[in-house]
Amino acid sequence: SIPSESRQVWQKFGVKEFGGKEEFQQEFIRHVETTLARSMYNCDDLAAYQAASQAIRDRLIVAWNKTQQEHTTKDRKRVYYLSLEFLMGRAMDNAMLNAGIKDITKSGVADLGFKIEDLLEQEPDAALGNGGLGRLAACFIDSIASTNYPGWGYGLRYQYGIFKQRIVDGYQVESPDYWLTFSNPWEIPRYEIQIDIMFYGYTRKYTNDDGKVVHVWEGGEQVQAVAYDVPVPGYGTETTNNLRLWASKPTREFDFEKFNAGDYESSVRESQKAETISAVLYPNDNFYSGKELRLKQQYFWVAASLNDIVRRFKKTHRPWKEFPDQVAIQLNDTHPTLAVVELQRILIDMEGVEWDAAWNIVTNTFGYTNHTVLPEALEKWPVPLFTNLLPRHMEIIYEINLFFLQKVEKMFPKERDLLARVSIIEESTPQQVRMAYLAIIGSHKVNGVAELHSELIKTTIFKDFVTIYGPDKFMNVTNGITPRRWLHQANPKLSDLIATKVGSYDFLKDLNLLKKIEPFAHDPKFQDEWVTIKKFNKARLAAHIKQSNGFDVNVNALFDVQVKRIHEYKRQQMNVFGVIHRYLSIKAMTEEEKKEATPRVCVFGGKSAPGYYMAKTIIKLINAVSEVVNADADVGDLLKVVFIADYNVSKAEIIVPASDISQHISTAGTEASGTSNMKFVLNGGLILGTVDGANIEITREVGENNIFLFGHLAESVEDLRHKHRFSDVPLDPNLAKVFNAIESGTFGDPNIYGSLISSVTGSDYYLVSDDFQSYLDAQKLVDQDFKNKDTWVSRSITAVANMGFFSSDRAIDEYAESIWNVEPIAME
Ligand code: 475
Repeated sequence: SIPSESRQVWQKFGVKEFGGKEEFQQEFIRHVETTLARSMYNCDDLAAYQAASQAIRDRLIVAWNKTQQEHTTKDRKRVYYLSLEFLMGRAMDNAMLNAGIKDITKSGVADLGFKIEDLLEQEPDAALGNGGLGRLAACFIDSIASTNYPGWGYGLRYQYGIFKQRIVDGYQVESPDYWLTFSNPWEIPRYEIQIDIMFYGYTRKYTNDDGKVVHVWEGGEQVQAVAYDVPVPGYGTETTNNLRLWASKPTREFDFEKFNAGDYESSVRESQKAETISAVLYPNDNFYSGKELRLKQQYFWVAASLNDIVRRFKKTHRPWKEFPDQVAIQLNDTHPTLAVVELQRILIDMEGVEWDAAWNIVTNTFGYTNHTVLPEALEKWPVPLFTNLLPRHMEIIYEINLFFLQKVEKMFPKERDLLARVSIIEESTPQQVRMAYLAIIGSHKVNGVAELHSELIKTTIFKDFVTIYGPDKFMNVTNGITPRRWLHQANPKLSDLIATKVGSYDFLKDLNLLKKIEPFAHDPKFQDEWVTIKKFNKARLAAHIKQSNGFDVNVNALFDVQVKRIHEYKRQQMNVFGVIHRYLSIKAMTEEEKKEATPRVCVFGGKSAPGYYMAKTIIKLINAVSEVVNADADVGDLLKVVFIADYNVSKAEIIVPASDISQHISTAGTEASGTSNMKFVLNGGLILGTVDGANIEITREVGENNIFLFGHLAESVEDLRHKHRFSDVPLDPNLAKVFNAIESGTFGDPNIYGSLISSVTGSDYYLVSDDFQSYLDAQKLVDQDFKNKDTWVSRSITAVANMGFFSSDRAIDEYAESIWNVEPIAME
């Protein structure tokens, strides 16, 4: 360490926070001239973005260092959020906001000849996630920092995030998202943090000198994990946490033998293979695909993270039994479930802890969050694949299972079927490892993400485990969203207006303060300002649509938005069938009737998994309908249909504030929570939705009058499906008309849509026909109510006023209190 006389020099020149604009400018120019080796003569927007973000990043690092030092000194319990996905979006605006230097940088770059908005546009999205689960992780780490909890995220540094989507001839076309082309100023490579990770090989046991049986795993392939740190600044606090992302690299010894044998080329080729582990994000949302590389990713990331966490714990020289007092680990879905096994392996094989003591530590450390009940999303790994890749882990899983089943048998000696039902190993051919069961057995708490969903997991997929463990292990933490990004950044004008009534921007830290705007729901002046801002946001989206889709939309029309991953359970097909029904109705209207109709702009956006045929067909139909409807002179402004390509976080920031109505219309019981529903309402849009996920709690908070609900309830779904399977259920007559139009070629070659139609006329698993009339009725009500401008705006204001509950700060407080048992650390 540095001798004390030298420390003075260090302290004298230590990097400080910006005192003001000029210091920012000085740093900006220094980065242009040295880091980028450019000058004012060749500094374009991209270079200016890079220099500005370097300058801002430097300040984040100062706060980061301070926070980490403080957390290490205080030596209190930390939480680690393990997620294969962090759908962060852009960092710059958020960094400026949270560090409180937005004004400084804005006017700082203006003096230097740049517009801050242009610089922000230069940043590529960090799109390391698919949808809801990944974006939730991003909101959560923002909230963990903002509420001063000592917490790190752990994930993978994919070189390719979620693919880019283009629409060609109405179809989705994917291209790779190489987001690191111009390097990434928001990450700090930690080349010194390298962890060896092993795959394959074999296990062996021997008895050591103390007569103890020792298990070893050896002879496998090695790769190295290198850490990249992304600072996570909290809002209105100095706390700056860490998101540590792992990249795979070849080890130095990699295939040394081949190299020595003179086979240089194949040695290099082999070593490049190591880098493919973290190369690409799997593009499936709510879907499990049992690829070996995916399991490799999971183990690589879990092993690196646990090694890191254990190393940090060991520095404190505490006894192992105190591990759960220092460490809480949250499993974001079953993707990191191997962590349970890896920690048990470290404790018994490497650290010599006895099985029972080790297992106690493990189960007290982990919590598991379930995000879906869809059977096709539940992870199950074939035992042969698993055994080959991770032989020692497979042995430990068998052992965990044995002890668990013994316990169950003792509790319920007469229930033979129960053992087979709850076994971690499914007795299929081949056998499968049920990851969700392993996660439940290895955790002390299991939570769902909205009330209905948490109830459903207890009564359906995890029912037996409630019998075994009792109800207390299972709980609910309703999701939330960060108001910093989803209100203040996305909708600065609305945030400013709210601040005039709240008296400050404190609602960005305590979202319940939104309540203070409720008394102004009927105040004409406030309403006017509210409406003006909505119009402004609609115009902003209209400009985007003009640019990307090439046509105009009327900002006075009702903006009806459904943006989310394309999935049959989310029922974009029902939405587009509804649009076709509307089109047919307009075509049948007299001129008088047309004058009474409410003009609509129907906006769609979202990606389909590349191999999901049905979802791709839905995209094609939306685009086909858009082409026909938008070109039909009979329709005029009454209906426009827009598919916005490449929906992502940055586009959501433009789309969400512009909606009058957004659709969250999943078959009841299928959408675990939804989080965009919260974003839309927080921005003054109303919901058209089913009684599903967090829609239910949103209804409770904002009041039944301020949401449009329709459709069958979750409790009826099973019966309805049964009816479809075992009797002839007549197709809804309005839907029949829609199908006739499609089949008669109104939207091009009807053969393209054959499977889409027969999925409804057949078993109708997602109950599109059953809910269609109710959906149309709700749409009709929307049309009518939108005409009454005063009532509409007061409902919008009232809804926003009551959205406080849906801050991710509240969700994080609940996790901290009831699962993690961690406390905030105030920065001194
Ligand atoms: C739910 N993704 C939303 C959101 O809790 C919910 C699954 C397997 C493999 C890859 N990705 C997944 C999901 O399951 C997922 O995104 N689930 C979503 O989690 C946050 O709001 O209702 O569908």
